[in-house]
Amino acid sequence: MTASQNLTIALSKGRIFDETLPLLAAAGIVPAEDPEKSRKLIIDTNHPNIRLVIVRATDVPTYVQYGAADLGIAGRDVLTEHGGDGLYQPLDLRIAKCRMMVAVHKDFDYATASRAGSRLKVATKYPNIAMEHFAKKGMHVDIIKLYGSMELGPLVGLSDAIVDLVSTGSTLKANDLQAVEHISDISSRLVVNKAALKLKFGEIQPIIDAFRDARQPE
Ligand code: PRT
Ligand code: MG
Repeated sequence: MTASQNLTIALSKGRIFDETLPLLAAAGIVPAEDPEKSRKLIIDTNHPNIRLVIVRATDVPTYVQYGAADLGIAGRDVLTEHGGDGLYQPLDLRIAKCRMMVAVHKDFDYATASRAGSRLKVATKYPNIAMEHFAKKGMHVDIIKLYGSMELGPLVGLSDAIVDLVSTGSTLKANDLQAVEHISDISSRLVVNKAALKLKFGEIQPIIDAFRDARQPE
């Protein structure tokens, strides 16, 4: 029998890490430390050959694409923006669910503005998703790329609309915004480096199977 190969799994802190813990447990993997409390970027597990690397949510596909991590978990929002090059996406894990929406200030007449053929200014962290959405509708928009707090855009006159994720809706509400269009449903997926899947199939496939069996029903 060949010795088991080392595996690195890329995860982001926060909701993805929290919702991945039960899936890892189902695969027999228990982190040795809590990344929220530790400053370590590499976290060992109970499994001598498996470690976790803690990276920004948007960087997960990049680590996996280049093989710095064999597996990772990332939102469909992040994967769509990244493009998915070099990534095998075997499983929707049905975690970190939310919706990609267009939102505007509650006093902004989006219906009229979008019909009038006027050029909308749209602030977003997701330029590709936003572009594609408005192109499909035949609307001309100017995309303003932001890295966070999109909700501020319409409040300070930076943009007419935003494209952002909404889960409970309380952030929109707290900022006098309202959702006017649903672009897509979002959840997080398991991504696997294509070369690693071939080379480490014996280690990776059981994890895919355990995650598939442990995920929430649809
Ligand atoms: O925080 P950081 O800048 O490091 O990166 P990130 O914001 O991409 O990471 P993180 O951990 O916040 O999100 C990771 C993934 O979780 C995202 O890529 C999504 O796939 C998923 N997810 C699920 C969400 C949400 N729900 C969500 N509500 N990501 C972000 N939000 C934000 C949203 O952008 C908005 O600002 O929460 C706010 C709205 O929440 P509600 O509940 O007020 O509607
Ligand atoms: Mg965040």
